[in-house]
Amino acid sequence: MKKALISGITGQDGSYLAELLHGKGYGVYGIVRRVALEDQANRMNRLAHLSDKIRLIPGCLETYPSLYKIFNQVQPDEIYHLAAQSYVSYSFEDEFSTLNTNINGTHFMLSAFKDLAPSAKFYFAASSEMFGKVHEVPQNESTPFHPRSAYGISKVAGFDLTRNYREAYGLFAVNGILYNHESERRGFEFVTRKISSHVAMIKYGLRDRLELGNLDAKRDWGHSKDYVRAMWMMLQQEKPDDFVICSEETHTVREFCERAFSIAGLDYRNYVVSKPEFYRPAEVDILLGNCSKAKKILGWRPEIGFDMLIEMMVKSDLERFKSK
Ligand code: F7E
Repeated sequence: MKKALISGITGQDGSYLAELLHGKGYGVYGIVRRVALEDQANRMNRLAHLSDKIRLIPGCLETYPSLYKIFNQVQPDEIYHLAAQSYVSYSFEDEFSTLNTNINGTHFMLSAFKDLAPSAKFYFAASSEMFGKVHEVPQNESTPFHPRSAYGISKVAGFDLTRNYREAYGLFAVNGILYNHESERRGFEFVTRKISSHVAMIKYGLRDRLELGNLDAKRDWGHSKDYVRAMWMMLQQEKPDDFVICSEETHTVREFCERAFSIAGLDYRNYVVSKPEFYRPAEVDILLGNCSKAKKILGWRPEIGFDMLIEMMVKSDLERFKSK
């Protein structure tokens, strides 16, 4: 039985990836902070349905010895490094912890991989935020990076570390440059879930408006379930390589609002207000990817488009808030 080790398993992508790999017959191991293990009801709700099918190991990405023990114990065949401080807005409030956690965490993971499981395959969750102030539209694997936040900078560092471990030590280490991907399991701080949850709360009279920041920002949005499949496909290749994964469509936050509210029979213009406090000091104005390389080499294609994504998220939140 192949063994997969996932950091960030309690998050949106981690939970979908754990499901996918378990379904493929892998032994799935997740690195989880001890505080999360002690607060399962709140911090592990995305994994509740998988709890007897996967193994969770307490560990901390901020120290090498903790990872050393875990790699020694698990001896993984595939490593998916998803853990990060992933909320871009927060990275402006605390640049230092974002850089420390994201860069050191990736470095320690790579180092443990090199020292203890060098014949395994390693996936790093890079991000379209690396393109930041974009040099071209659409972006592909050759587009230069120009990050606009500590989060984006930390992902560029992780990308370079991963590529360097591949080139310097001959390891199978790849970067997935994933564009925004959402789902019914998305955290409430991200704009799509903030919108879908507010649509439901407004519909049931629990809220009367939704305060957002920049409604004109454009993003290339897909569904997390499609994107974790791409992660796995990257590790099934003969040769390690980096891939852009995206929907090849871009939409404004305003369009997302318009469609989400209309599913509940509401007009977003009556409820959405734009507030300066939700603007970022430096915004990424437009992201639009070109994933022809992934289509050609991996044979990957997204199955859930923009409209279906919004419908799934809004319907799920309408159900969730019905009885509140
Ligand atoms: O913002 C605008 C905001 O926080 C999307 C992460 O997974 O994808 C995600 O990063 C856009 C931005 O995601 C609000 O200014 C307006 O332009 O949902 P978000 P993100 O920053 O694009 C990338 C690929 C990652 O790697 C990240 O980890 O929406 N926006 N008003 C708002 N955003 C938020 N959160 N809240 C608002 O009220």
